[in-house]
Amino acid sequence: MKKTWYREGVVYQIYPRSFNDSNGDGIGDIPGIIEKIPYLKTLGIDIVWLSPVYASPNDDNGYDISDYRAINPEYGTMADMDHLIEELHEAGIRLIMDLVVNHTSDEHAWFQKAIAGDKTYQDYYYFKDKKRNWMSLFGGKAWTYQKDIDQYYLHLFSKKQPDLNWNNEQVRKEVKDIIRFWLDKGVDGFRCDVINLIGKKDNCPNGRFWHIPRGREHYINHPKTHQYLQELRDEVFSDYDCFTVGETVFTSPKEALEYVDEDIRELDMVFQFDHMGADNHFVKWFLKPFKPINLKRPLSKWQRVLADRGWNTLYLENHDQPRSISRFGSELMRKKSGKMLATMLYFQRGTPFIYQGQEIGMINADFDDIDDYEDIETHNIYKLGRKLLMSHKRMMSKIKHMSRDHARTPMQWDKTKYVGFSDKKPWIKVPTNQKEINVKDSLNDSDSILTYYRKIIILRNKYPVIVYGDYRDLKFGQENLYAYERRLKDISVTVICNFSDKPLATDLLNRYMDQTVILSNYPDQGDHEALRPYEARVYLNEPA
Ligand code: ISL
Ligand code: CA
Repeated sequence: MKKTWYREGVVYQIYPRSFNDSNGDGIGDIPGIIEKIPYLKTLGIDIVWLSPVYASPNDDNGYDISDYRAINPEYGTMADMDHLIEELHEAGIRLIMDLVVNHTSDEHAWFQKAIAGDKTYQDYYYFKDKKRNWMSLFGGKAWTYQKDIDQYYLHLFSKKQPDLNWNNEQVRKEVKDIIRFWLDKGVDGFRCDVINLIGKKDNCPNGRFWHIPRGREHYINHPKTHQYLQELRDEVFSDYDCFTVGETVFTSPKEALEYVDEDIRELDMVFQFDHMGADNHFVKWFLKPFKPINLKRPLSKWQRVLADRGWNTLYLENHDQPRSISRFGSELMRKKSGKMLATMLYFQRGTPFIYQGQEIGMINADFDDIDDYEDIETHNIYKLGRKLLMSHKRMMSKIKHMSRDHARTPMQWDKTKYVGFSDKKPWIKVPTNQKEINVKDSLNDSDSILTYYRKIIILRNKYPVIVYGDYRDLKFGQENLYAYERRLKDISVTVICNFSDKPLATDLLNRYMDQTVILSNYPDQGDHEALRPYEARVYLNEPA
């Protein structure tokens, strides 16, 4: 594998609305991010991924863009943005932006011109005389009637997010210009939102009845998507030292290779979703109890299939996912399980992604009232569930596990009223179940999750085997155990994790008696018979 900065670097995702409010209006902003650059340095990350800050009516918190070359005034000005790029670079941190080009906002000038009757712009979107039976990824219908021009249009997400017609060469040219605009400003790459959905089957036929979401066979990983991405690579990305990470929903590792194989390089890496199904039946609202094997199996599979030809992303959280400790660890053993999850994940082969708040061990919010939730998806699903005669209680329990808002509550900087995020009431409620979880206390605590994350990053920078080594599962069949080895020439690193709140005996430990423990979430090395609850150990073996 070629050595590159985006394989070696650690990425930190910032959700600007919830990160830090600098001017007391209750909404996070760009100057607020600049204030926290010293914190990012302390943490030790190399790259920031910034969720959308573009002009947007905020139907989907910025994932509905009305102007790709303007900054949402809630977040600041273009001068602030330039300043952010400069200050980050000054601090040795790169910046990637979110590129949301499967769809625009319905308030984008292109869509506005389209519905005013301009045929040129109607061809920027999918307008049809007859509706199709496709379902939106947010629940509900994906084709909505537009009365001004008496046509239906496609929106795979909310009806304020019409899909762009990538068949249209002019649309592709617009997107290329937007990408160049930002790369010329100095940004270092993009996280490409639902990029595997941009190609659609000609004429958008009705979908098979039983597919969820219905219509998906006509747009997920369509061959045209590969054509479009190759075009972007050849004509734009290849001119810059930048990297792209694609968000690819409903994609197998084999299909992912068609994007990220080193020889193809349409994208540099992708976010996969298989492991996000560890506590649900494929669709996140159909919950099932979490079993470690359902996390281990997909993660290991992606390690295996991408091994020599591709590169993985390592993530457990982002702005769309509930908090990982609440899902896969234990809120009761928050510190132990939070550290164990980080150990399990970040020693694998791939680029680590940390989502804001994850590094201090934030957990799901304790919101009981549907009105405490802000997310459009949460409200859509609540309405849909109620329409299908599911009880209020049942819907609220789903939402309490799975709402995207669990990741969107204000970043907890200290334990003041608004957790150091703002002086005013934040745009989204501050949970009451986690005041003691905050950056200030974590920084002063050698046993904090934050301190542990800093150690992981330091180790990763020190030992190339953690970045580039091969991956091999150990004792795959043992329940509640996740163990693997990384190897680069004659150096190896072995990770052994207990996923349960009980001691876990394993003969595996005997094999490592002579090796050095370079990281552990317990104060002492423990014995060679059993792991303690949620224990994680990392062994190093290097020639003398
Ligand atoms: O969050 C999801 C389900 O709860 C996912 O299906 C999500 O919609 C999917 O991963 C696509 O996500 C991306 O595009 C969406 C946006 O709402 C998400 O925030 C973004 O990450 C539409 O732009
Ligand atoms: Ca603000």
